[in-house]
Amino acid sequence: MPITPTEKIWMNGELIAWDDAKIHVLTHSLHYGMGVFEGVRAYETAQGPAIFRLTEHMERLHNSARILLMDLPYTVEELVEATKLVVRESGLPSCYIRPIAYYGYGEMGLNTLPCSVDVAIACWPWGAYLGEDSLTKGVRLKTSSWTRHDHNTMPPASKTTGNYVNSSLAKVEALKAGYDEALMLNRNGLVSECTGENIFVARHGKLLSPPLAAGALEGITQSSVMTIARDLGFVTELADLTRSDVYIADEMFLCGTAAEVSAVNSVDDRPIPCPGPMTTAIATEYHKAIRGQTDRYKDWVEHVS
Ligand code: PPE
Repeated sequence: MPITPTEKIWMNGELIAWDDAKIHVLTHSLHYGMGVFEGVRAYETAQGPAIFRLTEHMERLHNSARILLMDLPYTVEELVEATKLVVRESGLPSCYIRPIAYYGYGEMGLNTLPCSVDVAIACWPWGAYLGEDSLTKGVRLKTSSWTRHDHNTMPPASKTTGNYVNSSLAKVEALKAGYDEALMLNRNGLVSECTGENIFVARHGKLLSPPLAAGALEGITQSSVMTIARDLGFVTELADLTRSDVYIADEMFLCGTAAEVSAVNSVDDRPIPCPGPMTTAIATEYHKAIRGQTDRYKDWVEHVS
C-alpha cells in the first residue's frame, strides 16, 4: 500500500521534515530485525482528531522493548505527547500512526547491549487494510504452510520488526495463491492469528479468540472487541481453536488497528456465513467507539488537542 507523505516526522525528540527522516544503511536494526513498533489510528471526532487507545499502544511498545532488553529513552507519557504532536502537525482529520524504536548506527554485531536506541513517530492517511468491502463481502483465508513462530524462538508478545518475517512470508504466499489473508497455526497445530490481525470465531453462540499462549499478539482491538461484545450481551473468551473449529464456524472475523473489523467469508474454500449477525453488531459499535460516539467508551479516545 503506497504511503502518502505528510509534512513532519518526530525523530528522537524533534519534529523534522518528512524527507529528512533518514537512517544510515548500517543502522543496527536494519540488519538484525531488533526493532519494536506499533500501529495506531486517529479518527475524526466531534472534538477534532482523537487517537484510539494511544496510551495502551505506548504501554505495549514499552513491553515489546522490555522483552528485547531494549531501554526506551522516552516514557509512555512522553511518547503519547509526541504522537499527539505529530497528528496535530499533520492537519489530518484521521490517519494511521507508526511509532518505531530501533537500535541505531554505531555498533555492529549481535550484542545489542552497547547499542543506542532511536525512536521515530510518523503518520499518514491509510485506508481500509483488507479492502473497502472487507466487512460486507468478507475476506478469503488460506491456512499457511508457514508455522506461527513459537514462544521459544520469537516472543509473540513483543511487536518486534523481525517477527514480521514470518507474517510477510505467510501473507505473500496467501496472496499468490489468490487469497486475501493467511490463517496461521502454531507448532501444536492450533489457530494463532492472521499475519496482522487477531481472529474471532463464533461457535455454539460464543465468540472465541486465541490467546497469547497460542502465539497471538495481545491485540488492543481484540480487547476492545471483547468489551464491546460483552456489553452487547454476547459471551466471549480467549480460547484455543483448531482448524476444524474454523471450518465449521457460525461466523468469523479478523480485527486489528489497520484492519479494524473485517469479516471472513471462507477458510481454505470452506464457506462461512458472512457477515454474521454478531460481526455486524460488533463492527457497528466499534466504528462508533473509535469516533468517540459512545459515552461508555469515551476513555478509549485520546484527543490530540
Ligand atoms: N496480530 C498481529 C501479528 C498484528 O500485527 C496486529 C496489528 C494484531 C494482531 C492486532 O493488534 P492491534 O492492532 O493491537 O489490535 N498489526 C498492525 C500492523 C499491520 C501492518 O501491516 O503493519 C496494525 O494493525 O496496525
